[in-house]
Amino acid sequence: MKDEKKLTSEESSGLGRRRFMNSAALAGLTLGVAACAEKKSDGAPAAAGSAPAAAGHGGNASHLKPGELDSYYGLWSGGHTGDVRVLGLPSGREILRIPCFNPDALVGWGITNESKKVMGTKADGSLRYTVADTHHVHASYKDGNYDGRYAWVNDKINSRIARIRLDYFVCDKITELPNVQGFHGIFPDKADPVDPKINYTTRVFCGGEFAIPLPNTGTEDSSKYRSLFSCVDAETMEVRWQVLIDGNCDLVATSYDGKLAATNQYNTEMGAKYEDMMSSERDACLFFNVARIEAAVKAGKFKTYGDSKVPVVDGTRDSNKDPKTALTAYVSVPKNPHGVNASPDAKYFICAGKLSPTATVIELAKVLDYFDGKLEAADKAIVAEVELGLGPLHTAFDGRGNAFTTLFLDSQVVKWNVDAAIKFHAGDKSAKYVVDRLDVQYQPGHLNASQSETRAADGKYLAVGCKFSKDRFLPVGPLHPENEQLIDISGDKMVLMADHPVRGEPHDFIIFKRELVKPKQVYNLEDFPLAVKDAKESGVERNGKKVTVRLTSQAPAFSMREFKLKKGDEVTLILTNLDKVEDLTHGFAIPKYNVNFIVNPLETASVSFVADKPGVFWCYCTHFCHALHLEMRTRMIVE
Ligand code: K7E
Ligand code: CUA
Ligand code: CA
Repeated sequence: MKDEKKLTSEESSGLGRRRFMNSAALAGLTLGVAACAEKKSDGAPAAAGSAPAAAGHGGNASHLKPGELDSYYGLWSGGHTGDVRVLGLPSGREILRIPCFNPDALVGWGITNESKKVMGTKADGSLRYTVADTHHVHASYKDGNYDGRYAWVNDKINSRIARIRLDYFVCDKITELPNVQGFHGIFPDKADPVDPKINYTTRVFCGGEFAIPLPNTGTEDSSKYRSLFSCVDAETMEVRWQVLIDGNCDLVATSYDGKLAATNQYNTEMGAKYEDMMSSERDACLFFNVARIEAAVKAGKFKTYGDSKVPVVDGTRDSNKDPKTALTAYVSVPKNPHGVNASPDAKYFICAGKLSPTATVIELAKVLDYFDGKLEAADKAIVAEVELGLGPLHTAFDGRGNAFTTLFLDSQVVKWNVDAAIKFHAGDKSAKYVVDRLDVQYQPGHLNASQSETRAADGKYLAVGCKFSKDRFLPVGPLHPENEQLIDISGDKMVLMADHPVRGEPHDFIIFKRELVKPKQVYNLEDFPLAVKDAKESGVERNGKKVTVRLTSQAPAFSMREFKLKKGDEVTLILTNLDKVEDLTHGFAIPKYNVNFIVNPLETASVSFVADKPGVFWCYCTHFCHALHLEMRTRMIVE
């Protein structure tokens, strides 16, 4: 009877989506609905995100009042759209998309010469690639916490890594990795293994998932295919070195002392078919001894492949049998693991089982003991291997000793205590390591907690990337959005706070405190060699067929009312925005010429095109800037 009343109340508040739900979803939502109904009777606004549900628990709320700012940034990978999305949390509002690998219509990414240079072009000036598949975003560290300098994201399709400057929230460099396909896991280091003064990120590690012939000659014999693990310089973005391995790489994690990087391997079988890839009962978590690898490179103990000059050291099992000189250590973990994550106490890496219902806890001090010859086998570094549920994929942490693992098949997040799991594994069967389970909607992949993979993990919020949203949003045809759910983890029990639809498919994300980044409000003219620093420098400069058009913008006008070109001219148009106020951005579009881009305050951008169509073309401002925005135009006359 009571339940019926709640239902009616929710329906009357416009949340009629319940009728799309199945019973499993109903069970997961009951709490949120109850609180919503109560709140409504208080006269408070009915928050569709069911934020009030959390109020009775940890006190975290996802609904912000108009004008209120979020307390956390989230950096979400964009998946197929090849960008990085900036969210505010706990509200879940999307604030910005940062284009990286794919063209973007707002910014003119892939249109301007500057963005094309970052993205990479073919000999004819067209973009080298226009598709991408981003999975993992991670940011630079200092003293075990994010330092607000950079974030990196991978492109799995074309094995590229993009860097984002977190002062301007723009992509400034993209590097394509040689010798690898399916570059998947990515993680920055957190310190230097040799120099203790370097307590910040200087390397980014990249896992190559698909094995290919080296060099890639197209041989069909898959027994000759190999995968490599790569190290990219965080500043120059050049590939420093690679490691030839047995098996493949999937996800990547790094230790807080900088000594170890690791990747989980699901294809130790080195199979080309999925049946072969799951034929062994156990695969591996592969550890890299960073200092030894770099010493080997220095000593010239490397090969190169094909056109690539990147040194490749030998990390295969056969060549690394003596732990005291080994570059790598293969720790055996159950069948086809996925996800490897570093606990915020800096002690453990946790490998999720995927095809095994377990998580494996590996103690980093023991891995280092193995490399020192003090542990008889690398497998002895495992301190727990405990059952969690079906399809464990990724793990996050609350900084209070608890881990949260997604269970893809069970559609749950399981909260478990790492110390209790270790005790249980050691034989204390009274140790209850599972603390809580929460149904999520549905089939979660990644999850991450606020500050999770830092020393400052704060155990407030947990976001879960659910691969299927089914009945959670209005139906829009066969393709549904993904469902990013927010969970309050501040109490013992997890509390579901909100659903957010996102365009497919983010995979991974990080969440960090807003004070860790210091975004700039305007650009600096001096940072652009081409800048037109004064409206008086505007004009058309001709050098045979090569023509340079210089323009500035200042609301509500461009510095020239018109400019004249001749048919066949090879034009470079340079536009500097001289407006100095934040957010006073202008756009520049040329009809029929496939040109549209923006210039932010004190930014300079350029485009190149051939003036192959004669006529009058009204170049106009595409970004609302002024009451006279519609009047903000210039005439391009091609004779
Ligand atoms: Cu699990 Cu690419 Cu991180 Cu997707 S991977 S979920
Ligand atoms: Cu300038 Cu709109
Ligand atoms: Ca396997």
